Amino acid sequence: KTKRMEWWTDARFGMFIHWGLYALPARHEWVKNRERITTADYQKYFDQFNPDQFDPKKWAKEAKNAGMKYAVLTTKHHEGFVLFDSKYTDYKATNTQAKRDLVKEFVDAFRAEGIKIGFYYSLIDWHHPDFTIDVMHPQRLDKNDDNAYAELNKGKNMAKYRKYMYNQVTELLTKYGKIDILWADFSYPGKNGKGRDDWGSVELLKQIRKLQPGIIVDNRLDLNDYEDGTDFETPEQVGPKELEKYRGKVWETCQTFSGSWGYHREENTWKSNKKLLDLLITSVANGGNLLLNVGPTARGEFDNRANIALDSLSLWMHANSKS
Ligand code: FUL
Repeated sequence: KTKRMEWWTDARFGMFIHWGLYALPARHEWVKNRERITTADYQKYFDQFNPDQFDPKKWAKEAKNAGMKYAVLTTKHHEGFVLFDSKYTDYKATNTQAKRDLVKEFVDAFRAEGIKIGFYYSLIDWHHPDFTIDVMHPQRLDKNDDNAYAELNKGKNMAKYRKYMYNQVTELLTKYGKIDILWADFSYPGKNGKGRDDWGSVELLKQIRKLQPGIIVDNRLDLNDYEDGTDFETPEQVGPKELEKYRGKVWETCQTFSGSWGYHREENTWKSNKKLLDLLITSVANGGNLLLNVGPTARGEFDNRANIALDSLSLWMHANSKS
């Protein structure tokens, strides 16, 4: 384990990329859930998805200039849309006007810059018909009534969904060469929550480790007490003070520029350059990594505010790093 973590611990700084259909409404990657949008109403974003400015080579250059050593892309987020050419669904980028496997192009472009490759894969799926509706689902009920939920979920079969995930993770880990990180997201045990049995986490992890020996896996599969179940902790959006508490652990904090992970046009809570640097420095000083997120637009570009922030990090990096 220590061996496989070597490059990652040394890397310290990575780019998270949240990209999906939610970039079209451009008001948070949870928009389907927050606004309780039905799958039928959400369909328009699939129909209109046409990233005519998508050029991952540009993204990779930005990451490289800012000193980032690895990148993690949302191959599927909670909305269920997949950016790759999966055999197991029609709800995929190749069937949109993009007509391309966007994951493949991401992998090729980032690898060419010497950046390690990570795949984010959402366990949660608000599109799959067999994914049981729970209190965290866009089609949740107004009242948390077990009988009503049982009625709502009649005919849904999580075993089929587990198989679907297993198959897709297998595709991701066999079709794109060496994958360095798998970032699964996320378990929420508790009343009506979903944990390791719902995801088939044990089987999934075995398959991941079998297909990609040496891969690094995050801690959101609900396997923290399981042999080799977790490689690193993932404190999300916490401030520098909180990060000090992770000293001595293996961890990566993921952070946004502006609050939401998906492209949010109207958000005006962008962190200052000083704040971003503070996060980077505090992370490294306390033995952790920083995974800094960009939410590209629906056309496939980084927002100018993100470009400016990355450029300013890059200036600092060049002034202060030895390599
Ligand atoms: C969370 C997700 O629900 C967010 O949308 C985002 O992907 C973040 C990194 O993890 O748990």
